Amino acid sequence: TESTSTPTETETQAAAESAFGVDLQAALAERPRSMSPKYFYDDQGSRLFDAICELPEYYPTRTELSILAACAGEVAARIGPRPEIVEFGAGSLRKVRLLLDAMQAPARYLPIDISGDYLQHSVQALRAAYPALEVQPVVADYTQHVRLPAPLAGSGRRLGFFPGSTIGNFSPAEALHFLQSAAGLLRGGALLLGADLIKQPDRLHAAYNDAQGVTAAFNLNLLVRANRELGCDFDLDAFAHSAFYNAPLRRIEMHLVSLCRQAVRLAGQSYEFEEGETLHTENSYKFSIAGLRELAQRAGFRPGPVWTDPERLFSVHWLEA
Ligand code: AVI
Repeated sequence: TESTSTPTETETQAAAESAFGVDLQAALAERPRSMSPKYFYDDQGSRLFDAICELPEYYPTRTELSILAACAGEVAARIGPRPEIVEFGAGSLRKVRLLLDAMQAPARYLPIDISGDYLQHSVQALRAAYPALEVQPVVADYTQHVRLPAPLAGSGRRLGFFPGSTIGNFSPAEALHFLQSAAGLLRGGALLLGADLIKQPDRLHAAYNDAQGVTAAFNLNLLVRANRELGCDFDLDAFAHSAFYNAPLRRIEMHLVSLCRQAVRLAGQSYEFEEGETLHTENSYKFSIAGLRELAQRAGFRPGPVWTDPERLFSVHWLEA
Protein backbone atom coordinates (compact mmCIF):
# COMPACT_ATOMS: atom_id res chain seq x y z
CA THR A 1 0.00 0.00 0.00
CA GLU A 2 1.10 3.55 -0.56
CA SER A 3 1.89 5.72 2.42
CA THR A 4 -0.39 8.71 2.93
CA SER A 5 0.95 12.24 2.70
CA THR A 6 0.51 12.87 6.44
CA PRO A 7 3.02 10.72 8.32
CA THR A 8 1.95 9.02 11.55
CA GLU A 9 3.73 9.89 14.79
CA THR A 10 5.76 6.66 14.61
CA GLU A 11 6.83 7.42 11.06
CA THR A 12 7.87 10.93 12.06
CA GLN A 13 9.81 9.58 15.03
CA ALA A 14 11.61 7.06 12.79
CA ALA A 15 12.38 9.81 10.28
CA ALA A 16 13.74 12.03 13.05
CA GLU A 17 16.20 9.23 13.83
CA SER A 18 17.43 9.11 10.21
CA ALA A 19 20.80 10.74 9.43
CA PHE A 20 18.96 13.81 8.09
CA GLY A 21 16.82 14.02 11.25
CA VAL A 22 19.76 13.55 13.61
CA ASP A 23 21.86 16.15 11.77
CA LEU A 24 19.00 18.67 11.59
CA GLN A 25 18.34 18.33 15.32
CA ALA A 26 22.03 18.93 16.03
CA ALA A 27 22.06 21.92 13.64
CA LEU A 28 19.01 23.51 15.26
CA ALA A 29 20.50 23.07 18.72
CA GLU A 30 23.86 24.72 17.89
CA ARG A 31 24.87 28.34 17.19
CA PRO A 32 25.61 29.28 14.49
CA ARG A 33 23.29 26.79 12.83
CA SER A 34 24.64 24.86 9.85
CA MET A 35 23.75 21.77 7.82
CA SER A 36 25.75 19.70 5.35
CA PRO A 37 24.86 20.55 1.72
CA LYS A 38 24.55 16.83 0.99
CA TYR A 39 20.94 17.00 2.25
CA PHE A 40 19.94 19.20 -0.71
CA TYR A 41 19.92 16.22 -3.03
CA ASP A 42 16.62 14.39 -2.63
CA ASP A 43 14.73 13.76 -5.92
CA GLN A 44 13.36 17.27 -6.12
CA GLY A 45 16.70 18.81 -5.03
CA SER A 46 18.56 16.85 -7.72
CA ARG A 47 16.06 18.05 -10.32
CA LEU A 48 16.48 21.65 -9.13
CA PHE A 49 20.26 21.29 -9.30
CA ASP A 50 19.98 20.06 -12.91
CA ALA A 51 17.88 23.18 -13.63
CA ILE A 52 20.56 25.40 -11.99
CA CYS A 53 23.14 23.95 -14.39
CA GLU A 54 21.07 25.27 -17.33
CA LEU A 55 20.66 28.82 -15.95
CA PRO A 56 22.25 31.69 -17.88
CA GLU A 57 23.89 33.00 -14.68
CA TYR A 58 25.32 29.63 -13.57
CA TYR A 59 28.49 29.58 -15.69
CA PRO A 60 30.37 26.60 -14.09
CA THR A 61 28.61 23.73 -15.90
CA ARG A 62 28.75 25.07 -19.42
CA THR A 63 32.25 26.46 -18.95
CA GLU A 64 33.59 23.15 -17.65
CA LEU A 65 31.91 21.29 -20.54
CA SER A 66 33.64 23.58 -23.03
CA ILE A 67 37.01 23.06 -21.31
CA LEU A 68 36.53 19.28 -21.26
CA ALA A 69 35.58 19.23 -24.94
CA ALA A 70 38.81 21.07 -25.72
CA CYS A 71 41.17 19.03 -23.50
CA ALA A 72 39.66 15.50 -23.84
CA GLY A 73 42.12 14.51 -26.59
CA GLU A 74 45.13 15.50 -24.51
CA VAL A 75 43.64 13.80 -21.43
CA ALA A 76 43.16 10.59 -23.45
CA ALA A 77 46.74 10.70 -24.71
CA ARG A 78 48.10 11.25 -21.21
CA ILE A 79 46.21 8.39 -19.58
CA GLY A 80 47.04 5.97 -22.40
CA PRO A 81 45.20 2.92 -23.79
CA ARG A 82 42.48 0.88 -22.03
CA PRO A 83 42.11 3.18 -19.02
CA GLU A 84 39.69 2.62 -16.15
CA ILE A 85 37.68 5.72 -15.32
CA VAL A 86 36.65 6.20 -11.70
CA GLU A 87 34.08 8.95 -11.23
CA PHE A 88 33.47 10.40 -7.75
CA GLY A 89 29.68 10.94 -7.88
CA ALA A 90 27.50 9.90 -10.79
CA GLY A 91 25.74 13.10 -11.68
CA SER A 92 27.58 14.21 -14.78
CA LEU A 93 26.95 11.79 -17.65
CA ARG A 94 27.41 14.54 -20.23
CA LYS A 95 30.84 15.29 -18.85
CA VAL A 96 32.13 11.72 -18.63
CA ARG A 97 30.85 11.02 -22.15
CA LEU A 98 33.16 13.72 -23.47
CA LEU A 99 36.06 11.81 -21.93
CA LEU A 100 34.88 8.35 -22.98
CA ASP A 101 34.46 9.50 -26.58
CA ALA A 102 38.08 10.63 -26.68
CA MET A 103 39.64 7.60 -24.91
CA GLN A 104 41.43 4.75 -26.66
CA ALA A 105 39.25 1.72 -25.86
CA PRO A 106 38.30 2.54 -22.26
CA ALA A 107 38.29 -0.72 -20.28
CA ARG A 108 35.87 0.08 -17.49
CA TYR A 109 33.84 2.90 -15.96
CA LEU A 110 33.41 2.84 -12.18
CA PRO A 111 31.02 5.51 -10.90
CA ILE A 112 31.01 5.83 -7.10
CA ASP A 113 27.82 7.24 -5.63
CA ILE A 114 25.91 6.99 -2.40
CA SER A 115 22.51 6.91 -4.11
CA GLY A 116 21.90 3.47 -5.62
CA ASP A 117 18.91 4.78 -7.62
CA TYR A 118 20.82 7.57 -9.26
CA LEU A 119 23.69 5.19 -10.05
CA GLN A 120 21.36 2.68 -11.68
CA HIS A 121 20.01 5.38 -13.94
CA SER A 122 23.50 6.51 -15.05
CA VAL A 123 24.65 2.94 -15.50
CA GLN A 124 21.74 2.00 -17.76
CA ALA A 125 22.19 5.08 -19.91
CA LEU A 126 25.93 4.47 -20.34
CA ARG A 127 25.53 0.76 -21.08
CA ALA A 128 23.10 1.59 -23.84
CA ALA A 129 25.42 4.20 -25.35
CA TYR A 130 28.70 2.22 -24.95
CA PRO A 131 27.90 -1.50 -25.36
CA ALA A 132 31.61 -2.47 -25.37
CA LEU A 133 32.36 -0.63 -22.12
CA GLU A 134 32.25 -2.50 -18.84
CA VAL A 135 30.30 -0.35 -16.35
CA GLN A 136 30.65 -1.28 -12.71
CA PRO A 137 28.86 0.96 -10.22
CA VAL A 138 30.19 1.24 -6.67
CA VAL A 139 27.59 2.21 -4.05
CA ALA A 140 29.64 4.06 -1.42
CA ASP A 141 30.15 7.45 0.21
CA TYR A 142 33.26 8.74 -1.57
CA THR A 143 33.99 11.17 1.27
CA GLN A 144 34.71 8.09 3.41
CA HIS A 145 37.14 5.23 2.84
CA VAL A 146 36.23 3.45 -0.44
CA ARG A 147 37.48 0.07 -1.70
CA LEU A 148 37.59 -0.37 -5.46
CA PRO A 149 37.47 -3.70 -7.29
CA ALA A 150 40.87 -4.96 -8.52
CA PRO A 151 41.91 -3.63 -11.96
CA LEU A 152 40.60 -5.65 -14.92
CA ALA A 153 43.14 -7.93 -16.58
CA GLY A 154 44.79 -6.07 -19.45
CA SER A 155 43.52 -2.66 -18.38
CA GLY A 156 45.69 0.44 -18.42
CA ARG A 157 45.99 3.30 -15.93
CA ARG A 158 43.20 4.59 -13.72
CA LEU A 159 41.81 8.06 -14.28
CA GLY A 160 39.79 9.59 -11.45
CA PHE A 161 37.22 12.20 -12.47
CA PHE A 162 35.77 14.74 -10.03
CA PRO A 163 34.09 17.50 -12.05
CA GLY A 164 31.73 20.35 -11.21
CA SER A 165 33.81 21.98 -8.44
CA THR A 166 32.06 19.72 -5.96
CA ILE A 167 35.38 19.89 -4.11
CA GLY A 168 34.35 23.48 -3.30
CA ASN A 169 31.45 22.20 -1.18
CA PHE A 170 33.94 20.58 1.23
CA SER A 171 35.63 22.46 4.06
CA PRO A 172 39.38 22.94 3.46
CA ALA A 173 40.10 20.02 5.83
CA GLU A 174 37.55 17.78 4.07
CA ALA A 175 39.00 18.74 0.67
CA LEU A 176 42.49 17.76 1.79
CA HIS A 177 41.21 14.50 3.24
CA PHE A 178 39.26 13.68 0.06
CA LEU A 179 42.30 14.36 -2.14
CA GLN A 180 44.52 12.22 0.11
CA SER A 181 42.18 9.23 -0.22
CA ALA A 182 41.78 9.82 -3.97
CA ALA A 183 45.57 9.86 -4.36
CA GLY A 184 45.68 6.50 -2.56
CA LEU A 185 42.94 4.97 -4.72
CA LEU A 186 44.45 6.20 -7.99
CA ARG A 187 48.15 5.55 -7.29
CA GLY A 188 49.95 5.11 -10.62
CA GLY A 189 47.12 6.91 -12.44
CA ALA A 190 45.77 10.45 -12.33
CA LEU A 191 42.87 12.63 -11.22
CA LEU A 192 41.04 15.07 -13.50
CA LEU A 193 39.59 17.68 -11.16
CA GLY A 194 37.23 20.58 -11.95
CA ALA A 195 37.53 23.67 -9.73
CA ASP A 196 35.72 27.00 -9.89
CA LEU A 197 38.01 30.05 -9.84
CA ILE A 198 38.02 33.24 -7.76
CA LYS A 199 36.56 36.07 -9.83
CA GLN A 200 34.60 39.34 -9.63
CA PRO A 201 32.17 39.07 -6.70
CA ASP A 202 29.25 40.33 -8.83
CA ARG A 203 29.68 37.44 -11.27
CA LEU A 204 29.70 34.97 -8.37
CA HIS A 205 26.76 36.69 -6.72
CA ALA A 206 24.65 36.42 -9.89
CA ALA A 207 25.41 32.69 -10.25
CA TYR A 208 23.89 32.00 -6.81
CA ASN A 209 21.07 34.58 -7.01
CA ASP A 210 19.53 33.80 -10.40
CA ALA A 211 16.69 35.91 -11.74
CA GLN A 212 14.30 32.95 -12.04
CA GLY A 213 14.73 32.00 -8.39
CA VAL A 214 15.80 28.41 -9.07
CA THR A 215 18.72 28.59 -6.61
CA ALA A 216 16.33 30.03 -4.00
CA ALA A 217 13.96 27.09 -4.58
CA PHE A 218 16.93 24.68 -4.32
CA ASN A 219 17.94 26.18 -0.97
CA LEU A 220 14.37 26.30 0.41
CA ASN A 221 13.77 22.71 -0.72
CA LEU A 222 15.79 21.67 2.34
CA LEU A 223 12.90 22.91 4.49
CA VAL A 224 10.31 21.30 2.19
CA ARG A 225 12.20 18.04 2.65
CA ALA A 226 12.31 18.46 6.45
CA ASN A 227 8.56 19.08 6.55
CA ARG A 228 7.81 16.03 4.41
CA GLU A 229 10.33 13.54 5.80
CA LEU A 230 10.66 14.66 9.41
CA GLY A 231 7.21 16.14 10.06
CA CYS A 232 8.66 19.62 10.74
CA ASP A 233 6.52 22.74 10.40
CA PHE A 234 8.88 25.19 8.66
CA ASP A 235 6.80 28.08 7.27
CA LEU A 236 8.25 28.44 3.76
CA ASP A 237 7.11 32.07 3.54
CA ALA A 238 8.92 32.97 6.75
CA PHE A 239 12.40 31.96 5.48
CA ALA A 240 14.33 33.53 2.60
CA HIS A 241 17.22 32.42 0.41
CA SER A 242 20.43 34.36 1.02
CA ALA A 243 23.67 33.83 -0.91
CA PHE A 244 26.73 36.11 -0.82
CA TYR A 245 30.45 36.01 -1.50
CA ASN A 246 32.60 35.97 1.62
CA ALA A 247 35.77 37.38 0.03
CA PRO A 248 38.26 36.79 2.88
CA LEU A 249 37.20 33.14 3.07
CA ARG A 250 36.91 32.86 -0.74
CA ARG A 251 33.54 31.19 -0.66
CA ILE A 252 29.92 31.66 -1.56
CA GLU A 253 27.80 31.10 1.53
CA MET A 254 24.17 30.06 1.26
CA HIS A 255 21.84 30.56 4.18
CA LEU A 256 18.14 30.36 4.95
CA VAL A 257 17.23 33.53 6.84
CA SER A 258 14.36 33.71 9.28
CA LEU A 259 12.19 36.71 8.33
CA CYS A 260 10.62 37.02 11.78
CA ARG A 261 10.85 35.68 15.29
CA GLN A 262 9.42 32.17 15.11
CA ALA A 263 9.58 28.63 16.47
CA VAL A 264 9.94 25.40 14.52
CA ARG A 265 9.11 21.90 15.74
CA LEU A 266 11.17 18.77 15.18
CA ALA A 267 10.66 15.43 16.97
CA GLY A 268 8.68 16.92 19.86
CA GLN A 269 11.15 19.80 20.42
CA SER A 270 10.64 23.47 19.67
CA TYR A 271 13.50 25.58 18.27
CA GLU A 272 13.39 29.38 18.25
CA PHE A 273 14.65 31.55 15.42
CA GLU A 274 15.22 35.28 15.99
CA GLU A 275 14.42 37.59 13.10
CA GLY A 276 17.52 37.55 10.86
CA GLU A 277 18.92 34.36 12.33
CA THR A 278 20.09 31.88 9.71
CA LEU A 279 20.55 28.22 8.98
CA HIS A 280 23.82 28.03 7.00
CA THR A 281 23.19 25.47 4.26
CA GLU A 282 26.23 25.51 1.95
CA ASN A 283 29.72 26.81 1.30
CA SER A 284 31.05 26.85 -2.23
CA TYR A 285 34.78 27.61 -2.11
CA LYS A 286 36.47 29.29 -5.05
CA PHE A 287 40.13 28.60 -5.85
CA SER A 288 43.19 30.17 -7.40
CA ILE A 289 45.01 27.85 -9.79
CA ALA A 290 48.15 28.05 -7.66
CA GLY A 291 46.18 27.43 -4.45
CA LEU A 292 44.52 24.33 -5.84
CA ARG A 293 47.82 22.91 -7.11
CA GLU A 294 49.38 23.48 -3.71
CA LEU A 295 46.49 21.69 -1.99
CA ALA A 296 46.79 18.75 -4.42
CA GLN A 297 50.50 18.56 -3.82
CA ARG A 298 49.99 18.48 -0.06
CA ALA A 299 47.58 15.56 -0.61
CA GLY A 300 50.23 13.54 -2.47
CA PHE A 301 49.59 14.42 -6.14
CA ARG A 302 52.04 15.78 -8.70
CA PRO A 303 50.15 18.62 -10.42
CA GLY A 304 50.40 18.61 -14.24
CA PRO A 305 48.67 20.74 -16.87
CA VAL A 306 45.70 22.99 -16.09
CA TRP A 307 43.09 23.87 -18.68
CA THR A 308 40.90 26.93 -18.42
CA ASP A 309 38.49 29.03 -20.53
CA PRO A 310 39.33 32.37 -22.19
CA GLU A 311 37.63 34.31 -19.34
CA ARG A 312 39.43 32.18 -16.69
CA LEU A 313 36.15 31.40 -14.96
CA PHE A 314 36.80 27.70 -14.31
CA SER A 315 39.74 25.29 -14.25
CA VAL A 316 40.35 21.60 -14.98
CA HIS A 317 43.47 20.10 -13.40
CA TRP A 318 45.54 17.07 -14.32
CA LEU A 319 46.94 15.64 -11.08
CA GLU A 320 49.32 12.70 -11.31
CA ALA A 321 48.72 10.21 -8.46
C1 AVI B 1 27.34 21.02 -6.60
N1 AVI B 1 28.01 22.29 -6.30
C2 AVI B 1 29.33 22.34 -6.90
C3 AVI B 1 27.19 23.49 -6.58
C4 AVI B 1 27.98 24.78 -6.26
O1 AVI B 1 28.02 25.66 -7.13
O2 AVI B 1 28.57 24.86 -5.19
C5 AVI B 1 25.90 23.48 -5.78
C6 AVI B 1 25.10 24.74 -5.94
N2 AVI B 1 24.64 25.49 -4.95
C7 AVI B 1 23.98 26.51 -5.43
N3 AVI B 1 24.05 26.47 -6.74
C8 AVI B 1 24.72 25.37 -7.08
